[in-house]
Amino acid sequence: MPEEIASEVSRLLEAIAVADDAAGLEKIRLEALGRKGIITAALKSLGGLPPEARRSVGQEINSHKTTLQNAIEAKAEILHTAERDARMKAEALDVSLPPQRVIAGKLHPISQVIAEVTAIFADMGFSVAEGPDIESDELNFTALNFPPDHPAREMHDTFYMADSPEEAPMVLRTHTSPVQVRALREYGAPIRVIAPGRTYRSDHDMTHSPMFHQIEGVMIDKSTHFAHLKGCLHDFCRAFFELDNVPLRFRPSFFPFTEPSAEVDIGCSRQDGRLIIGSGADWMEILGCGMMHPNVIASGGLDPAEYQGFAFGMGVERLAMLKYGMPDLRPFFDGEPHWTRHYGFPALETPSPARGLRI
Ligand code: 2NM
Repeated sequence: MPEEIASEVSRLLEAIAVADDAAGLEKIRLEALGRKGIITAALKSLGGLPPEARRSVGQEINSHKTTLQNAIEAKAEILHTAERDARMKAEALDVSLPPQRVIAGKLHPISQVIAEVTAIFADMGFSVAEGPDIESDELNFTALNFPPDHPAREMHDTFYMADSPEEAPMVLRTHTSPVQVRALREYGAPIRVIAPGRTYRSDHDMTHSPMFHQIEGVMIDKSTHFAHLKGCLHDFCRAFFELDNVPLRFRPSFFPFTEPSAEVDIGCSRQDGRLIIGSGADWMEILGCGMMHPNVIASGGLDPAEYQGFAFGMGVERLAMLKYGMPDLRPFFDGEPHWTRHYGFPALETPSPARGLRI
């Protein structure tokens, strides 16, 4: 019996020496020291020995047990160290490499499109102006040649501030045009300026949000005319939709602040439900424009007999949906991370007036 144990022990010691992972070592430990292991079995069989042999064989078995325990413990330490070394090697960072562009946050499509449009008009010499969301009725309507009875002034179309004086009401601006009037009064002419920002109308359904974004622009000089407007908007559309040529159609329209006025359609086609911008037999409205009404030039503190200019306005959500194939307006304002991850833009690639549209 002692010879049998001795050979079993040397077999197990051999196995411990070549074990190459913790799971393998654990199997050997059970074989050696477990409830059904050889040491336990040997200790149990002591009872069958003559009393005078028990003591010496018992000591021998205990010495085998200690040998195995020590070998397993030593091997466990070696395996643990090797495992940690391997993990450290795998997770090693080369701090001399340039930083990776792993950024969790995305830019909202509204921010991206405002940045794109701003970069394009900046290239054409336009400055950017901003103004307050809460605006006087005077700047939002009167200065823009809206007659006192114009339907857009009605309570069910415009948000009036509840606590503003009746003789000088304040509104949530319904367009960014008041910003342009402020810019004219502050800087005079000649001027080229765009005004991006939030606008508000009392309208809420599938395709309208009570808060939305606009970018409007004006250019004024002594002989600015309609062909300048057409050329400017052609250049804008080519740059924005990244096309060499875009068919544009100027359709006569009406706005209080421009005369003549036009709505601009871009050529497009639809193929199996998908909209293709820039070619085809269909037209899609993308913006409004016109020559500034003499009354608006005068509101800006300029002499309409000396200065003339063009103005245009576009909806940012609509531009984003057309350019990036976004089918639905409502998720723009839900703040859903899934949507932002899908439709958002990398934060380090934002276009800017200084850096242009593309990196
Ligand atoms: C549009 C359409 C036509 C516009 C007018 C002005 C201002 F301030 F100069 F009068 N800014 N933007 C304008 C003109 C806006 O949006 C559809």
